[in-house]
Amino acid sequence: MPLVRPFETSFGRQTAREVLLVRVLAEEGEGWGECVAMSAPVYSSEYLAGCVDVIRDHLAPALLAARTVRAVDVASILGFVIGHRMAKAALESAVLDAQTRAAGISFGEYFGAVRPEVDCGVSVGISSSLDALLDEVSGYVDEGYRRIKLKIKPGWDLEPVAAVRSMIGPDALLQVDANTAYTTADIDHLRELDAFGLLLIEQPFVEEDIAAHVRLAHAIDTPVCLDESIVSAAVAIDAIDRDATSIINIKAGRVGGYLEAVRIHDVCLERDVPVWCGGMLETGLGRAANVALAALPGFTLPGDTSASSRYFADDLTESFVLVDGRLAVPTGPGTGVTVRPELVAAWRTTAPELLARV
Ligand code: SMG
Ligand code: MG
Repeated sequence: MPLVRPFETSFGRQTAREVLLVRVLAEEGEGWGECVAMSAPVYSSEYLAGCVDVIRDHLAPALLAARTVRAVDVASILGFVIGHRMAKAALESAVLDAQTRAAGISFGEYFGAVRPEVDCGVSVGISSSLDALLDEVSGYVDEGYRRIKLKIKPGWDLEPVAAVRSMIGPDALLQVDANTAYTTADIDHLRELDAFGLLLIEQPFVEEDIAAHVRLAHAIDTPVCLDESIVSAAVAIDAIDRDATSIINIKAGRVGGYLEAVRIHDVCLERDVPVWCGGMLETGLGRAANVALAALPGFTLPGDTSASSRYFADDLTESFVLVDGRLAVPTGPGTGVTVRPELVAAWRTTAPELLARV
């Protein structure tokens, strides 16, 4: 799906979103799930072709061999495969969609949503110039986004942050995301971000290095927020206990599914650690589920749950429209949205693979 504008991060530039969809057919009806892996293994080790492979050869056969599958069983049925959380999450989402549709309840109800709409932020890529960045940000501010996140990397950090801060004023919510682009040699440099009153700095160092984030958190006033590093509730607890992170970005795909995402929300809520819902340039299908997740009580910061128009000219489902800086939580059964079959048929680059129960 072509993006309405290129999106550049510290790991590269994207002009389109290649999407893997999973559909499950059950006796009770069907369910759809979106896999958040990118085309290339640059955000994490997972990538789309790898997800297709592991689903086809390992995960789907195990799921299809199970007699009756509920969403709560999926993680343990698939637990024999190490890692591959984004692939597992796509399957679990599809099962959960089928199950909740059949039961007539929405994802929001299933998760325990406490609000009808969620506060939205927007993630702004690395720009070709400061002027282009300010233009883009002012457009988003005019649209009503409640928080701006700037992608940063060495050579694109203090200046763009200073420029945006002075344009949007001291009270507007502003945060940065480095996608692991720095090392501990940059700690003194990153401390200079303290001058800009940021809400948080997201994932400055490599995902495995919790200790490096502990060092940074002790060295700067800006709260450190982990994204890539947090792959489970157990890792979240460890990172919080070690003071590596005081805010957590929750992405269901990264942690193996919405059920683990809810568990991370719960352990953070118990520990008074604020959370927010991350994004992976999802279509309306993944966005619907993210917005439902973001309606849980611990999601007290605006998420990367932006309107369809921020990503795509034509979304794969009903489009999500920003109203007063918020998106409405879908209320229909399952994800509450419908995948548009004509768009799937028109845009697919690979014929569907049918994996049947034997
Ligand atoms: O969905 O609005 C979105 C993208 C939000 O910046 C975003 N995601 O590290 O948080 C992150 C990135 C990962 C994807 S970048 C291609
Ligand atoms: Mg991030």
